[in-house]
Amino acid sequence: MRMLPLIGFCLASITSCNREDASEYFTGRVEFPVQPNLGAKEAMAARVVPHPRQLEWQKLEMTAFIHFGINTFTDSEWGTGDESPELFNPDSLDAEQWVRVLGEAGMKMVIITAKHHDGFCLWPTRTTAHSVASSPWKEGRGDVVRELKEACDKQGMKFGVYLSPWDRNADCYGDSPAYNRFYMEQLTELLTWYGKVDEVWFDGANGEGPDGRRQEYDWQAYYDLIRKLQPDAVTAVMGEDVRWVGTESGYGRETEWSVTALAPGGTAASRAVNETLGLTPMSDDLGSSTLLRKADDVYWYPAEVDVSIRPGWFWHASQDSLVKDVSALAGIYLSSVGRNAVLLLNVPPDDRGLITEYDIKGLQGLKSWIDGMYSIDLLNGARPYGRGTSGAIDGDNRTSWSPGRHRVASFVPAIAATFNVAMLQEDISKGQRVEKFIIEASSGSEWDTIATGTTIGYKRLIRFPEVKADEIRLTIVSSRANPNISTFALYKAE
Ligand code: FUL
Repeated sequence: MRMLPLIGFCLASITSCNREDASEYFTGRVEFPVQPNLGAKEAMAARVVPHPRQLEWQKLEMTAFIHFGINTFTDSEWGTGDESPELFNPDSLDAEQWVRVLGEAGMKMVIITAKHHDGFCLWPTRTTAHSVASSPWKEGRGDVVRELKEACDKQGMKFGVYLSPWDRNADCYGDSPAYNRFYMEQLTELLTWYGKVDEVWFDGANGEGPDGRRQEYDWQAYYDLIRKLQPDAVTAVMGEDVRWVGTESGYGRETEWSVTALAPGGTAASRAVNETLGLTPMSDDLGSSTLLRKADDVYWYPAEVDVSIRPGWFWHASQDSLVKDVSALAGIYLSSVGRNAVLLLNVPPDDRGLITEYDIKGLQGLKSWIDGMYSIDLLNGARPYGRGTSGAIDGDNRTSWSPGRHRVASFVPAIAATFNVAMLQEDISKGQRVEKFIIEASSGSEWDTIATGTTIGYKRLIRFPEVKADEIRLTIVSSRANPNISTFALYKAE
């Protein structure tokens, strides 16, 4: 008979086992003391926890981007800023349709390009005439931002704004103090006219080139303004709360630390830190222990994966046939939400002002694939067995499994069926800790490794060839501090 692994479980209470109390956690950031050893740095990094607004954001898992604007009517991706507002004239714009379609697909927030690089504003701003107010749409009395926000409120959807810092229309762009004032007035309108805003997305793109206008953005003033006007809104990409994953392909890293040595945001201080460490959001490694050796601080700076359902960010009739299919979207889901990131999927309305049937088909396919996968957890109800096994791994953060010395748990699947996806979650309210894990299966005397992984974080989904097993074993091979595993589940995905 096979020997069962020894299981050192903490009983329900984590505090009694880990001897960690709230005062040992660092919200958002920790500065290492001078010359600590690596072990001390890892122990501190393991106790960096998200700010409450970052934690709420992470739990959204799936969010949507709406790229809509003058480019929708000119068949382009980057407008020049010289387009006539006369071109903006959707005849059937229906923001309620956008929110309904996106909500039915499982999206929990919608972020709209209130202004893209061309400078055309989708709301009747007082800062420029280059806006919907100068367009024929609703005789210049329309407001896309308001229509979207009202639809979001009606349907319980969170709401975010993208306001491009790069502005090819504004005359003052390049006169740094003047443009910073202009930009902050635009931000103020967006953050005070419409009620609650949940995310502010700062694009880093700038295509001015070497001879172009040079604008020094006052990032700190932008952040301070947001903290004052919308304290619960996360700031993304060039912002401080949410990091660009580094690609626009829909695929995050296999090893994705939310605790990074990459300093958040675009301030001179952050740029200096990142230059010294040689880091950008595109670097392969942002949080390994090798990097911790060199870093003076680490930050809670989780990844957002932005990708479009189509080849372009804006709608183009010629791309209606190129909307990603279910298998591409499922792959993106596994490699974004399933790799400790939040998915930001772009679904651009067409020139009527509607999400097309092609995009709707893709979204419906993705949703039914996700629902199918999550419909049955083969481990549901199965408890890890061995000594002191009342610690649960059941998706309830209050009862996470926080093993002691022996980081091994075994399970008998509650349902005998084949599976091909494993899901693990850490209770990130206590930090991100796991560095390596193994999942093994057995149906006789041998244990076969079916999956290995590095980081877990908020959620890790791993897909493997179909397996059927009598017994499953999870081993946390390496962790920066005692792990807090809140979910272990097995699914069958199409
Ligand atoms: C990029 C922009 O240049 C694209 O047009 C798009 O908005 C994408 C989300 O970010 O930096």
